[in-house]
Amino acid sequence: MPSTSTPTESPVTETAPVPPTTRADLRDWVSEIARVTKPERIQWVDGSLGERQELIAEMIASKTLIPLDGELRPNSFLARSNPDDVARVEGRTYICSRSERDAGPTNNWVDPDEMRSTLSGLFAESMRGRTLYVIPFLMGPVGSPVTRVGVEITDSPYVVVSMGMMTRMGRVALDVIEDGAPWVKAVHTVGAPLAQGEKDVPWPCNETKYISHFPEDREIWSFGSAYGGNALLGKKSFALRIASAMARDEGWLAEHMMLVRITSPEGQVAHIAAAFPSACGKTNFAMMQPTLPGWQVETLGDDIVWMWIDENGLLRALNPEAGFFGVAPGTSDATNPVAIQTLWGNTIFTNVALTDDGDVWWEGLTKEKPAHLTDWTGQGWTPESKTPAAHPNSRFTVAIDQCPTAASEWADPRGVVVDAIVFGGRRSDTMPLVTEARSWTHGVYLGATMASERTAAAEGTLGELRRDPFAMAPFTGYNVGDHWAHWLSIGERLRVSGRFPRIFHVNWFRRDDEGRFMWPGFGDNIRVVKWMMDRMRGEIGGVDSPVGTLPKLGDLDLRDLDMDVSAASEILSVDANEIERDARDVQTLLTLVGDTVPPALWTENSATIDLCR
Ligand code: OXD
Ligand code: MN
Repeated sequence: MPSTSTPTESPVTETAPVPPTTRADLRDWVSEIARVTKPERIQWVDGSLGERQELIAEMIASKTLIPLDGELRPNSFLARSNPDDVARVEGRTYICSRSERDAGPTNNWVDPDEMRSTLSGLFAESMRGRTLYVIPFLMGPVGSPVTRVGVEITDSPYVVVSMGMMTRMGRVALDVIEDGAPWVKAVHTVGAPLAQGEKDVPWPCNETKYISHFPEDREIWSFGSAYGGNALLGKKSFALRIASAMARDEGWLAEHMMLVRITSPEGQVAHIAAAFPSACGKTNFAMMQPTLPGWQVETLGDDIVWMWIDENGLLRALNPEAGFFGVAPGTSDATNPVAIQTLWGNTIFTNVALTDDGDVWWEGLTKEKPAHLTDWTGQGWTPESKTPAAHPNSRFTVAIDQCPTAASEWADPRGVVVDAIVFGGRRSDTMPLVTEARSWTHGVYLGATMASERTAAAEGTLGELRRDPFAMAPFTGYNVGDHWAHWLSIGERLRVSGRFPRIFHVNWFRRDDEGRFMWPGFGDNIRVVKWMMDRMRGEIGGVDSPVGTLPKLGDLDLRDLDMDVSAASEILSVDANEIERDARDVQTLLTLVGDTVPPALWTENSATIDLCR
């Protein structure tokens, strides 16, 4: 980072604590960032309970956190963000690779030197009056071949406490650094320096926002936002954008997926990794309560999966995170009782509504709306109010070990062997309830071309169909076509053992002519998983279609479901005209991606169209 200040100025040395590391590269980097950003003090985060309690006490005093009722929601807090800082800002998210080609057409690219010069202006003195926290953190458990280390510098105590739930933070990570591990640099500021004596606001941030990634240097610089996806840099920025670039170079995969273990009544076990675009029910799938008797779903992760090929040629996976940062609205005892149980306490809620007795509420939590609430902006709210009580992208942050269905292996450094990969999107039409890919290459095509109707997790027009390759459109830290080629190369390597995970595509969101959802979803999705597992056991055939193998009507377990045969056969079938139209629409994406599209995917596109004829 080029510096704008003179080297003789050194405002923090008297108050800076002795760094708890012998690593000169880490000490020098922290000093350099402090020299540029000029914080009032520096704090090395150790991850202890005492430290967390102190930070929480400070945030209660500054009104960043509102304590919830101790009986109703023990040790839990509500944060209300600045109303302009409620979601990821894809338009302000940059991949600053040396060549524009490496960022590809789906990322915003800025030349790294130019970005560094912009950032050096923005970061100069940006932490005045604040504490600079140094957060060492691990993505993944200690001892795994894919675990990676990061250090985030931030001036936000909300970020520190949240990172404490979302990652393995503090001493445990510093020990790995002490042992010589390389670490990723991540710098974050809310971009709201305080003048001498100036009173802070509960949610400092800046209108200007930059979420910048330097994949070759393995570096992240985030300016102006404290919203989780922009500021908890272990998550989207590191575990997806930077890690995907590392994974390409090193031969593994960093993907936007959830991970579960399914056990059938007969004891058959399968591990499934599934990619869905933001807010398409990934968390609900990860915490599913199956409606079929005797089935069990255990949770390993809800958002990010890292996968690698082990010494036996098997694809293994683990969740590098340690917490959930989930969307609150729509979560209820009916839709996701496991999440509701997970949130009993020790949770930070952001932008949900506050009940008069000091608990939280959001749209969908209860059938009946409370008679009076304080909405996410702090205003009084009644069911007659025209605006939602909770922001549609309001969130909960909670540690995974609070989840009653967490599999004990969620933190196993060896990960689990992946039996199936599932892609999905929110589509009112075109895509059937479930289909199995014809081959690994066809599966990669299904992942590359998946699409979803837009939701509130990111900016954009609600409902608009957006191609979201591998649900990674905003998260691949390099050229999207190279990402597809990388998936194909993983397939080549799996050929050695011949142990390919099966690949499926699902669509829980098909609607009928009246616009009603045709599939009940949630716990009934186990019926689709059961079909997948029957297929994996090689017990059942299927119906060939242009999008892969569809279930025969009798093979999908529809017992006790209020669904007539014509509706069932409709969601299990495809209309060749719709699929052909969709395949032609895919060509727009392939053409946009251009010369990095692996030829095999064009071949799959032509084959899809041919099969529609
Ligand atoms: C998320 C997202 O926050 O995908 O997980 O937007
Ligand atoms: Mn996500």
